[in-house]
Amino acid sequence: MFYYLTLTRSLEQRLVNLYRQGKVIGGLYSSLGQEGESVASAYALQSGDILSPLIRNLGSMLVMGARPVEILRQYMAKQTSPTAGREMNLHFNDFDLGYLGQISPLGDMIPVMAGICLSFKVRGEPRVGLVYIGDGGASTGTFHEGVNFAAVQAVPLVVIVEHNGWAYSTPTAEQTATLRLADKAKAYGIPGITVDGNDVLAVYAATKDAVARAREGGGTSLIEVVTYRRKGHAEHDDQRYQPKDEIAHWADTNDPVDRYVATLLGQGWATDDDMDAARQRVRAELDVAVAECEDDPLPEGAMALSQVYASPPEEERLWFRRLDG
Ligand SMILES: Cc1ncc(C[n+]2csc(CCOP(=O)(O)OP(=O)(O)O)c2C)c(N)n1
Ligand SMILES: [Mg+2]
Repeated sequence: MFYYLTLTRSLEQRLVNLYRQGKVIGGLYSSLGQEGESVASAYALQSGDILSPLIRNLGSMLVMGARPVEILRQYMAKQTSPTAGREMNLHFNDFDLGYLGQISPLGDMIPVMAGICLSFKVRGEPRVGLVYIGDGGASTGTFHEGVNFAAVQAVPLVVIVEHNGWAYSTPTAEQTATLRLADKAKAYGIPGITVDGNDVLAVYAATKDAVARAREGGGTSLIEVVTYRRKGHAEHDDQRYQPKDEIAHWADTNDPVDRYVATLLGQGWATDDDMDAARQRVRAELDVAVAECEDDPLPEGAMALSQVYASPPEEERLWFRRLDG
């Protein structure tokens, strides 16, 4: 998990550098300060399980096997990216590895994942789904419908509610009167717990329990992971509405990576040298990944319509004619 935490943080940092050079197309989203819950929850899954990440779940995608070079290509909208430049950042699938590309309307992946998990149940497959949702997203109508449906059908789904204090510029207290977001589970008749989201091992243990229960036929459950969004909504957001001392407090006293390093050293599970070796491995892998794709071409305009519709012949022909003429 230390390797994946380091990989996530370093890859996001590389992306910030590329963004500042004008090479990232569209927004750049960061999970700084909440990588712990993303990595640890995904780590609790096994082969055959499926998760649905959001913009701040790069760590969970890397754990599932997404390659840094694919993420870099997506963010730079390269022709060589998984979506050939048609979709932004983390919006892409790999069904074999087990992640589903998000659709942007917040909350909508919950009914989608409820349906996927219903199919696991109907087919008698021992597979589990994991879906992430923010504190803001947990106040949408689709969250309610999706969790209610999953709960009543007792599908093998674990809902991770990432309580990071902010939904864009709105603090949690201004968009929900619920103090503990885990309490929402009571309304659906499913188990709900609150976990320290920056305690990597606590998130891992809680998710492992919920995943095991789901796999054994125990149905849906909800885990609120309490964490903090240390950057703005995206790189273009200067987060002036977030109190500076609040950000500094979380950075100085509650960083998930720092805390995990202290645990690894304290328990004697890893030495400084072990961790330096992991950091160097990450640096070398990212050097290779950036060099591999930085100069890849952007897609041709004409490609925008191909592979989008099932049968586009007429539109495609019109489009090419316009380009030609
Ligand atoms: C239904 C809907 N409303 C608004 C948006 C625009 N939007 C995208 S992310 C975001 C904030 C999300 O906050 P939260 O759910 O807390 O997740 P976080 O960004 O904190 O990870 C908003 C308002 C959207 N994508 N979908
Ligand atoms: Mg939030």
